[in-house]
Amino acid sequence: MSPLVLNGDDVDRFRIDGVVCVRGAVGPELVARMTAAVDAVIAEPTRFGGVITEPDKPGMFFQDRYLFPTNPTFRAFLHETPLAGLAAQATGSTTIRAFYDHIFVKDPGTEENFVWHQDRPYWPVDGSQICSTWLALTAADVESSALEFVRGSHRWDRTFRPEYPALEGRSPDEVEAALWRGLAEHIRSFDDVCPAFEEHPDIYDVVGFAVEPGDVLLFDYRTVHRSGPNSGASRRVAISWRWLGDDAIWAPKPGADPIVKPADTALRPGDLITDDDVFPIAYAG
Ligand SMILES: O=C(O)CCC(=O)C(=O)O
Repeated sequence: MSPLVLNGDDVDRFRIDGVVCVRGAVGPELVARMTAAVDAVIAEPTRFGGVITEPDKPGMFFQDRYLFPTNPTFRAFLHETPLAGLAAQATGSTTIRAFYDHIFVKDPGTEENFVWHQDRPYWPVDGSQICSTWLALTAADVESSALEFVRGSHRWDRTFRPEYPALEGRSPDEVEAALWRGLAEHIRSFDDVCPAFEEHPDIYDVVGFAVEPGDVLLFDYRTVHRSGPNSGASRRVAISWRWLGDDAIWAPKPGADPIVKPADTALRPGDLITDDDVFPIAYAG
Protein backbone atom coordinates (compact mmCIF):
# COMPACT_ATOMS: atom_id res chain seq x y z
CA MET A 1 0.00 0.00 0.00
CA SER A 2 1.40 3.45 -0.83
CA PRO A 3 1.93 5.74 2.17
CA LEU A 4 -0.82 8.16 3.11
CA VAL A 5 -0.16 11.63 1.72
CA LEU A 6 -2.00 14.93 1.87
CA ASN A 7 -3.48 16.24 -1.35
CA GLY A 8 -2.85 19.81 -2.46
CA ASP A 9 -6.16 20.99 -0.97
CA ASP A 10 -5.24 19.53 2.42
CA VAL A 11 -1.90 21.33 2.42
CA ASP A 12 -3.64 24.58 1.42
CA ARG A 13 -6.22 24.11 4.19
CA PHE A 14 -3.46 23.56 6.75
CA ARG A 15 -1.57 26.66 5.62
CA ILE A 16 -4.62 28.93 5.24
CA ASP A 17 -6.89 27.68 8.06
CA GLY A 18 -4.21 26.32 10.40
CA VAL A 19 -6.08 23.01 10.64
CA VAL A 20 -7.09 20.17 8.34
CA CYS A 21 -8.99 16.95 9.00
CA VAL A 22 -7.47 13.81 7.46
CA ARG A 23 -10.00 11.00 7.37
CA GLY A 24 -9.00 7.41 8.08
CA ALA A 25 -5.33 8.20 8.65
CA VAL A 26 -4.91 5.22 10.99
CA GLY A 27 -6.56 1.82 10.49
CA PRO A 28 -8.81 -0.07 12.94
CA GLU A 29 -6.20 -2.58 14.08
CA LEU A 30 -3.77 0.14 15.21
CA VAL A 31 -6.61 2.19 16.70
CA ALA A 32 -7.55 -0.87 18.81
CA ARG A 33 -3.95 -1.35 19.99
CA MET A 34 -3.63 2.33 20.84
CA THR A 35 -6.91 2.25 22.77
CA ALA A 36 -5.63 -0.69 24.82
CA ALA A 37 -2.36 1.19 25.42
CA VAL A 38 -4.30 4.26 26.60
CA ASP A 39 -6.35 2.07 29.00
CA ALA A 40 -3.08 0.76 30.46
CA VAL A 41 -1.82 4.32 31.01
CA ILE A 42 -5.10 5.34 32.69
CA ALA A 43 -4.61 2.40 35.07
CA GLU A 44 -1.00 3.44 35.74
CA PRO A 45 -0.30 7.07 34.81
CA THR A 46 3.19 8.56 34.59
CA ARG A 47 4.37 11.43 36.80
CA PHE A 48 3.04 13.83 34.14
CA GLY A 49 -0.45 12.31 34.07
CA GLY A 50 -3.64 11.84 36.03
CA VAL A 51 -7.30 12.72 36.36
CA ILE A 52 -7.96 16.46 36.18
CA THR A 53 -11.60 16.21 37.29
CA GLU A 54 -12.28 16.96 40.97
CA PRO A 55 -13.52 13.82 42.81
CA ASP A 56 -16.96 15.38 43.48
CA LYS A 57 -17.52 16.28 39.80
CA PRO A 58 -19.11 13.98 37.18
CA GLY A 59 -17.19 12.23 34.44
CA MET A 60 -13.42 12.08 34.10
CA PHE A 61 -10.97 14.25 32.22
CA PHE A 62 -7.69 12.36 32.12
CA GLN A 63 -4.47 13.43 30.47
CA ASP A 64 -0.99 11.99 30.35
CA ARG A 65 1.95 12.95 28.21
CA TYR A 66 5.54 12.27 27.21
CA LEU A 67 4.96 8.54 27.09
CA PHE A 68 7.34 7.53 24.31
CA PRO A 69 10.64 8.01 26.21
CA THR A 70 9.66 5.47 28.88
CA ASN A 71 6.96 3.32 27.30
CA PRO A 72 8.10 1.00 24.45
CA THR A 73 4.55 0.64 23.11
CA PHE A 74 4.24 4.40 22.63
CA ARG A 75 7.79 4.56 21.28
CA ALA A 76 6.75 2.10 18.55
CA PHE A 77 3.66 4.17 17.74
CA LEU A 78 5.97 7.02 16.64
CA HIS A 79 6.90 4.98 13.59
CA GLU A 80 3.74 2.92 13.08
CA THR A 81 1.55 5.73 11.77
CA PRO A 82 1.93 8.01 8.74
CA LEU A 83 1.42 11.05 11.03
CA ALA A 84 5.00 12.36 11.10
CA GLY A 85 5.03 12.21 7.29
CA LEU A 86 1.80 14.23 7.16
CA ALA A 87 3.38 16.79 9.49
CA ALA A 88 6.40 17.02 7.15
CA GLN A 89 4.20 17.62 4.14
CA ALA A 90 1.97 20.15 5.87
CA THR A 91 4.85 22.20 7.28
CA GLY A 92 7.09 21.79 4.22
CA SER A 93 9.80 20.11 6.30
CA THR A 94 12.26 17.46 5.19
CA THR A 95 12.71 16.13 8.73
CA ILE A 96 10.19 15.76 11.54
CA ARG A 97 11.20 15.16 15.13
CA ALA A 98 8.96 14.01 17.94
CA PHE A 99 8.52 16.42 20.83
CA TYR A 100 5.94 14.47 22.86
CA ASP A 101 2.78 12.42 22.76
CA HIS A 102 -0.29 13.47 24.76
CA ILE A 103 -3.31 11.38 25.74
CA PHE A 104 -6.68 13.09 26.34
CA VAL A 105 -9.71 11.17 27.63
CA LYS A 106 -13.12 12.60 28.51
CA ASP A 107 -15.76 10.27 29.90
CA PRO A 108 -19.43 11.02 29.29
CA GLY A 109 -20.70 13.68 31.71
CA THR A 110 -17.30 15.37 32.01
CA GLU A 111 -17.90 19.09 32.49
CA GLU A 112 -14.35 20.40 32.12
CA ASN A 113 -13.50 22.50 29.12
CA PHE A 114 -10.06 22.83 27.77
CA VAL A 115 -10.72 26.49 27.02
CA TRP A 116 -9.48 28.38 23.95
CA HIS A 117 -5.70 28.16 23.76
CA GLN A 118 -2.73 27.82 21.46
CA ASP A 119 -0.05 25.22 22.11
CA ARG A 120 2.86 27.57 21.49
CA PRO A 121 2.94 29.36 24.89
CA TYR A 122 3.26 26.08 26.80
CA TRP A 123 6.30 24.77 24.96
CA PRO A 124 10.07 25.39 25.21
CA VAL A 125 10.42 25.34 21.42
CA ASP A 126 9.71 27.88 18.71
CA GLY A 127 9.61 28.15 14.93
CA SER A 128 7.14 28.25 12.08
CA GLN A 129 7.06 24.51 11.24
CA ILE A 130 5.60 23.03 14.42
CA CYS A 131 2.30 21.17 14.55
CA SER A 132 0.18 18.51 16.25
CA THR A 133 -1.75 15.54 14.95
CA TRP A 134 -4.76 14.83 17.21
CA LEU A 135 -5.76 11.26 16.44
CA ALA A 136 -9.33 10.28 17.38
CA LEU A 137 -9.51 6.78 18.86
CA THR A 138 -13.29 7.09 19.33
CA ALA A 139 -16.03 8.81 17.37
CA ALA A 140 -16.79 12.34 18.61
CA ASP A 141 -18.40 15.59 17.61
CA VAL A 142 -18.34 19.00 19.23
CA GLU A 143 -21.15 17.96 21.65
CA SER A 144 -19.02 15.07 22.84
CA SER A 145 -15.85 17.21 23.14
CA ALA A 146 -14.17 16.95 19.74
CA LEU A 147 -11.88 19.90 19.07
CA GLU A 148 -12.96 23.27 17.67
CA PHE A 149 -10.57 25.73 16.03
CA VAL A 150 -10.48 29.41 15.08
CA ARG A 151 -9.65 29.34 11.41
CA GLY A 152 -6.61 31.36 10.36
CA SER A 153 -5.59 32.22 13.96
CA HIS A 154 -2.08 30.81 13.40
CA ARG A 155 -1.43 33.74 11.06
CA TRP A 156 -2.37 36.51 13.51
CA ASP A 157 1.11 36.94 14.99
CA ARG A 158 -0.47 36.84 18.46
CA THR A 159 0.33 34.51 21.33
CA PHE A 160 -2.33 34.28 24.00
CA ARG A 161 -1.93 33.68 27.72
CA PRO A 162 -1.94 29.92 28.35
CA GLU A 163 -4.91 28.37 30.16
CA TYR A 164 -4.92 25.19 32.23
CA PRO A 165 -7.88 22.77 32.24
CA ALA A 166 -10.06 22.93 35.37
CA LEU A 167 -8.06 25.94 36.65
CA GLU A 168 -9.86 28.52 34.54
CA GLY A 169 -10.43 31.74 36.47
CA ARG A 170 -7.79 30.88 39.12
CA SER A 171 -5.01 33.40 39.80
CA PRO A 172 -1.54 32.71 38.33
CA ASP A 173 -0.27 31.93 41.85
CA GLU A 174 -3.03 29.36 42.40
CA VAL A 175 -2.28 27.76 39.03
CA GLU A 176 1.42 27.59 39.92
CA ALA A 177 0.60 25.99 43.30
CA ALA A 178 -1.48 23.33 41.50
CA LEU A 179 1.00 22.64 38.70
CA TRP A 180 4.68 23.58 38.60
CA ARG A 181 7.21 26.19 39.66
CA GLY A 182 7.71 29.29 37.52
CA LEU A 183 4.24 29.14 36.05
CA ALA A 184 2.82 32.28 37.69
CA GLU A 185 5.55 34.48 36.20
CA HIS A 186 5.14 32.77 32.85
CA ILE A 187 1.37 33.33 32.81
CA ARG A 188 1.78 36.99 33.79
CA SER A 189 4.23 37.54 30.94
CA PHE A 190 1.37 37.36 28.41
CA ASP A 191 -0.80 40.48 28.00
CA ASP A 192 -3.01 39.03 25.31
CA VAL A 193 -5.91 36.92 26.64
CA CYS A 194 -8.06 34.74 24.36
CA PRO A 195 -11.40 36.44 23.64
CA ALA A 196 -14.64 34.39 23.65
CA PHE A 197 -14.29 33.75 19.92
CA GLU A 198 -17.60 31.89 19.71
CA GLU A 199 -19.49 35.05 20.75
CA HIS A 200 -18.31 36.95 17.67
CA PRO A 201 -19.20 34.84 14.62
CA ASP A 202 -19.10 38.02 12.51
CA ILE A 203 -15.37 38.37 13.27
CA TYR A 204 -14.08 34.86 13.99
CA ASP A 205 -14.59 31.73 11.97
CA VAL A 206 -14.94 28.85 14.44
CA VAL A 207 -14.88 25.35 12.93
CA GLY A 208 -15.64 22.08 14.70
CA PHE A 209 -15.15 18.56 13.38
CA ALA A 210 -17.09 15.33 13.77
CA VAL A 211 -14.49 12.57 13.79
CA GLU A 212 -14.48 8.78 13.52
CA PRO A 213 -11.83 6.47 14.98
CA GLY A 214 -8.67 6.84 12.91
CA ASP A 215 -9.39 10.40 11.75
CA VAL A 216 -6.74 13.02 12.44
CA LEU A 217 -6.90 16.75 13.05
CA LEU A 218 -3.60 18.22 11.90
CA PHE A 219 -3.03 21.74 13.22
CA ASP A 220 -0.38 24.41 13.61
CA TYR A 221 0.85 25.01 17.20
CA ARG A 222 -0.33 28.64 16.89
CA THR A 223 -3.91 27.78 15.88
CA VAL A 224 -6.39 28.58 18.67
CA HIS A 225 -8.44 25.52 19.67
CA ARG A 226 -10.53 24.14 22.51
CA SER A 227 -12.51 21.10 23.64
CA GLY A 228 -15.80 21.36 25.50
CA PRO A 229 -17.60 19.10 27.99
CA ASN A 230 -18.50 15.57 26.92
CA SER A 231 -22.31 15.64 26.67
CA GLY A 232 -22.29 12.46 24.60
CA ALA A 233 -23.01 8.90 25.70
CA SER A 234 -19.54 7.42 25.38
CA ARG A 235 -15.89 7.97 26.26
CA ARG A 236 -13.89 10.26 23.98
CA VAL A 237 -10.24 9.29 23.55
CA ALA A 238 -7.51 10.97 21.51
CA ILE A 239 -3.72 11.04 21.30
CA SER A 240 -1.93 14.18 20.12
CA TRP A 241 1.60 13.90 18.79
CA ARG A 242 3.63 17.10 18.81
CA TRP A 243 5.96 17.40 15.81
CA LEU A 244 8.95 19.65 15.21
CA GLY A 245 9.86 20.61 11.63
CA ASP A 246 13.00 21.97 10.02
CA ASP A 247 13.14 25.45 11.58
CA ALA A 248 12.19 24.42 15.14
CA ILE A 249 14.55 25.86 17.75
CA TRP A 250 15.09 25.18 21.45
CA ALA A 251 13.49 28.12 23.29
CA PRO A 252 13.32 27.29 27.01
CA LYS A 253 11.47 29.64 29.33
CA PRO A 254 10.69 29.44 33.05
CA GLY A 255 7.20 28.08 33.49
CA ALA A 256 7.09 26.14 30.21
CA ASP A 257 5.81 22.57 30.43
CA PRO A 258 8.54 20.77 32.42
CA ILE A 259 8.54 17.54 30.40
CA VAL A 260 11.82 18.62 28.73
CA LYS A 261 13.94 21.01 30.78
CA PRO A 262 17.22 22.79 29.91
CA ALA A 263 19.16 20.21 31.97
CA ASP A 264 17.75 17.39 29.80
CA THR A 265 19.47 18.52 26.58
CA ALA A 266 22.81 19.96 25.49
CA LEU A 267 20.96 22.37 23.18
CA ARG A 268 21.44 26.09 23.89
CA PRO A 269 18.60 28.62 23.54
CA GLY A 270 18.16 29.42 19.85
CA ASP A 271 19.80 26.21 18.60
CA LEU A 272 18.04 24.30 15.87
CA ILE A 273 16.67 21.11 17.37
CA THR A 274 19.38 18.54 16.65
CA ASP A 275 19.30 16.40 19.79
CA ASP A 276 18.40 12.95 18.47
CA ASP A 277 18.09 11.43 21.94
CA VAL A 278 15.55 13.87 23.33
CA PHE A 279 13.83 14.76 20.05
CA PRO A 280 14.07 11.59 17.92
CA ILE A 281 13.63 11.77 14.17
CA ALA A 282 10.22 10.36 13.30
CA TYR A 283 10.32 11.14 9.57
CA ALA A 284 13.15 11.93 7.17
CA GLY A 285 12.22 12.75 3.57
O1 LIG B 1 -8.39 16.61 23.47
C1 LIG B 1 -8.50 17.60 24.18
O2 LIG B 1 -9.43 17.73 24.99
C2 LIG B 1 -7.53 18.77 24.08
C3 LIG B 1 -6.50 18.53 22.99
C4 LIG B 1 -5.59 19.68 22.77
O3 LIG B 1 -5.79 20.77 23.21
C5 LIG B 1 -4.40 19.43 21.95
O4 LIG B 1 -4.20 18.32 21.44
O5 LIG B 1 -3.58 20.37 21.79
